[in-house]
Amino acid sequence: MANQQQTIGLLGIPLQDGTHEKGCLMGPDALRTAGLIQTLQSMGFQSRDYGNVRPQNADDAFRLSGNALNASEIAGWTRAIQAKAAQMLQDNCFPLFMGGDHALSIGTVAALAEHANGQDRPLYVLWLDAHPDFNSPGTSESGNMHGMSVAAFCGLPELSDLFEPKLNCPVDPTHVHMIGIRSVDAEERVQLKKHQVHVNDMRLIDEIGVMKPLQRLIDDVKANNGLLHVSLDVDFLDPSIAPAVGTTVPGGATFREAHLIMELLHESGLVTSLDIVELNPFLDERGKTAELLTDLAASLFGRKIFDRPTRHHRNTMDRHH
Ligand code: 6HN
Ligand code: MN
Ligand code: MN
Ligand code: MN
Repeated sequence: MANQQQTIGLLGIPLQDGTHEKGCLMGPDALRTAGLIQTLQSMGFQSRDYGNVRPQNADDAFRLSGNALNASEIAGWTRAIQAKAAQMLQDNCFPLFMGGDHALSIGTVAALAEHANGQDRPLYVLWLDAHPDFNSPGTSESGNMHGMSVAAFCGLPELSDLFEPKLNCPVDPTHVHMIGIRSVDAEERVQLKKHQVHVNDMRLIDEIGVMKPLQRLIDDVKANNGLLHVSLDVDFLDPSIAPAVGTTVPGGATFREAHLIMELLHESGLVTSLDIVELNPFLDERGKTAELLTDLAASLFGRKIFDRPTRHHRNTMDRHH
């Protein structure tokens, strides 16, 4: 987790080629307008805005076999995103990526995994989303590549041509923990099981809340000295509090469930990077989704409602239960 000594680097990624719903290209500017940078500064962080990344030119001849829309554009974006992310990591920033649709995580996570590997540490991913985004061109019903990000950075061969040069450090699918899941395609379900992704669906959250699934991830990361990337898709949240997304699904995380996850992640001290994705300001209601995302980021970086007993004290109390 960034402490106040580490500069937070912000990169806008105005990508919307991964979805059929237009408007995500305005996401980074809506987050800036909502005051994300000023909020982090007011909490004592140094920040550096890297501006918005532009894609590399698409190669018209590039194709993936199967159902994959705008594959050449996504390949061009992925290369540009990987290069910018690598530069931010080189600068020793805490990278905060502002999307843009979820296909951007193909590039951010590939760069983060390579960086982790350079430190001989594994990368873990917390995927906060209504969807697992584990399709490939062979399984996708829509062809939208924002539904394929996890499969791509986990190195599924059907998507490997997106990477040039080839993907060095695929993420181990068993290091991907998903929370919020409530819309899974038929073939996607088969693949998730086959690759042993940790899927915590909304049914489980209804039954036991967010703390236990999150603690399992935290224990896993700690036990293996991992780095932890958080990828927050707006549709993780219930549409009533976060309408600004093209793929709303009823029954999402509540305001407090989402904040609690961020607060616990902050206390874990483990988070080393963040994506905020799928914000479509064209669908927002007077900026309320952009403002909620700003507040969730503030919780992740340590904003508290009120002071709490020290961690040691609380763990001691926990043991009595
Ligand atoms: N997202 N599973 C659906 C599809 O088209 O593959 C939805 C994907 C949503 C993507 O939420 O980032
Ligand atoms: Mn997603
Ligand atoms: Mn989603
Ligand atoms: Mn595991």
